[in-house]
Amino acid sequence: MKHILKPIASLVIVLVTFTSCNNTKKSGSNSGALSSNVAEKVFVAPGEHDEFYAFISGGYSGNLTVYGLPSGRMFKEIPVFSQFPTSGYGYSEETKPMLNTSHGFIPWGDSHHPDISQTNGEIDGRFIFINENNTPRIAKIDLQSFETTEIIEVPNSAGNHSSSFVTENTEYVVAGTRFSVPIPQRDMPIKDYKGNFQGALSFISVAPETGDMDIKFQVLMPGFNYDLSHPGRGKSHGWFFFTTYNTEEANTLLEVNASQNDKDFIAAVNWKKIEEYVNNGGGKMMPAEYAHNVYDEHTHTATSTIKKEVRVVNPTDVPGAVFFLPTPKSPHGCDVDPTGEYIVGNGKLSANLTVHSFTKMLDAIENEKFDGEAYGIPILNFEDVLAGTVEQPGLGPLHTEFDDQGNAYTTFFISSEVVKWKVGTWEVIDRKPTYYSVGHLTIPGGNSRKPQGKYMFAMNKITKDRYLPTGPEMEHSAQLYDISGDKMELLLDFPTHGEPHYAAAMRADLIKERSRKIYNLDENNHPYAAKSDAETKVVRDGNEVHIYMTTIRSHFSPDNIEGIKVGDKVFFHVTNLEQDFDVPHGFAVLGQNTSELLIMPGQTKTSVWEPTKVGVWPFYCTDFCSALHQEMQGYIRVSPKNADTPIKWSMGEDIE
Ligand code: RUQ
Ligand code: CUA
Repeated sequence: MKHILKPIASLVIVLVTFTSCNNTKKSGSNSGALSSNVAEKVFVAPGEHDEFYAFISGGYSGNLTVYGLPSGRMFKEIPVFSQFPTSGYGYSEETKPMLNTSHGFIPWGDSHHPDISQTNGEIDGRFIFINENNTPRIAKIDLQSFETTEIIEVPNSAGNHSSSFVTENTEYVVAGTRFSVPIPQRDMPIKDYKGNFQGALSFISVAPETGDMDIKFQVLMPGFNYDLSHPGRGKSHGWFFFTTYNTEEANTLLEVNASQNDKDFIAAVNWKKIEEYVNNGGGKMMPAEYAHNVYDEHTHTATSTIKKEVRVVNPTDVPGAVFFLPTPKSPHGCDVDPTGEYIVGNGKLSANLTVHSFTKMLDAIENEKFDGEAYGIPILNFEDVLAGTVEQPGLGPLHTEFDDQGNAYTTFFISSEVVKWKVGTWEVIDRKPTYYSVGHLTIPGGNSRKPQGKYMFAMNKITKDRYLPTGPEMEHSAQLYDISGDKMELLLDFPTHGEPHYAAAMRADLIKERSRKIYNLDENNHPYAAKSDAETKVVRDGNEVHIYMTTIRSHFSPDNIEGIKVGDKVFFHVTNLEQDFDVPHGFAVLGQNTSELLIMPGQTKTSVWEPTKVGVWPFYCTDFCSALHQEMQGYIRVSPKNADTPIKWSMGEDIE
């Protein structure tokens, strides 16, 4: 083991040096990659800030986690598609509507691909979008508050995987179905899949000022699986590309039956053309049920509206809008380089990486050089659109990202490595092992015209021996590489929460400056807010009791409440009167069948309690907020159902 030069970073160095031993032992790669100055490169001194934010998908946690780079420190888990007791998201009355769907309230989701909003092809840091795979939805998170503020369900979709990627000016966030299904859904034999199921590609418009989402149209495609997607940019802005597999349209044992065709397709969709068609009244409205959930920052309350129809477009009705580019062997990733010229299709079972040329594609379309069609959609000639292939780079290619120097980085799941290659010459420049079985990778500024080629991190599916064991389940592991030089250099391992599918990352300064510190109490329009201790009250309405409660260091008002009866439904509407950064208060009452609330300064949140037992029950603040936090408590008296105890409340005196 090498000697440590900088004592301040010694712990980090020890850890990194251990990975160096592994590195050498397992792969024979250059252990110099972990020379002692590596620790300095990831060391962010106490009190200093990281240079980049990384937003890493939580996969089956349903959420999104926020990290700093290069330190790999986790800052926050943002609840999106799953109930989150830590903040009360999905438990509080205000946020329950966020998880409403056409299938009712759903407490969980499977999130995959975050993507940050853009202006002119550059990341602007206003919003981040993420898809839910299982019950198809797209969420929008406001990067001022780091809160989920909008969720739209995607009808006619199933396994919403080729999502949620945004176009150059965030005109659309795009969501493609992984599974094809009967559209509209109906009772039919599964074996009749072929020719009868369809795949919906949804274009969800994002209003420029407000960011409000709306499904503008869905393109009803043949019944393939649409795996991943990326927007064109620069010269290819206006197009969107989707990888497909199972062009065999198999409905059973796909591992064999969907691996028959030598080539599947990348579908190239000219959305500008379809948008124009739709703006001129094209397409048709079809009945469909889907939820649109919106969180209002002034009422601190979400509403859920069930929409009843959606506009669908048959691609063959818009000539020149959709084409198929043959791509070898069940491609997974579909990635477009920063210039917009190259479209990379990573054939999972292919020995080579296939790169298509946008210019050649336009040429072939112009000259109508087609090689047949599929369900009326022209198939282009493989050779006519091929820009080049990266020969034998590794096994099991999945995803590609780009730096700002004309290099691409592709992950290989089977051979567990990241391979760097040159765009245009297709030569392999470098390869580094990953630990282990890498899926996605991210370069800050990815999916934009201006990637920031300083760091790349790989997200691995298997962790095994990288950390101290934690029983059968290990958190997944990400690995950070310095990519500023010719060769990639491994800097750091850090654990991620849930399954990190994709991640989006960007320079921190844009977000940091705009980050919200409090909610202004004057702007709180929550109907049950109490904006001072004087406004607190308890109101009975039949068997519902509404408690207008406030909290401030270090008391609740009221803190003695009587007159509640078994069988009542008690609403605690708690307003946090603090107007200071980072001073939330919590609220929980004994026997409550829901989570606590964590209420931000200036915010009102509501929790429901249906007491089943007579007694005097305490409630308290769950967040250690002040020196007298332990004194932040109160009592609520529950009388029998038929008692005549009057409603009374107090703070600082006894109830008489
Ligand atoms: S996937 S590991 Cu859900 Cu993006 Cu490729
Ligand atoms: Cu408020 Cu602890």
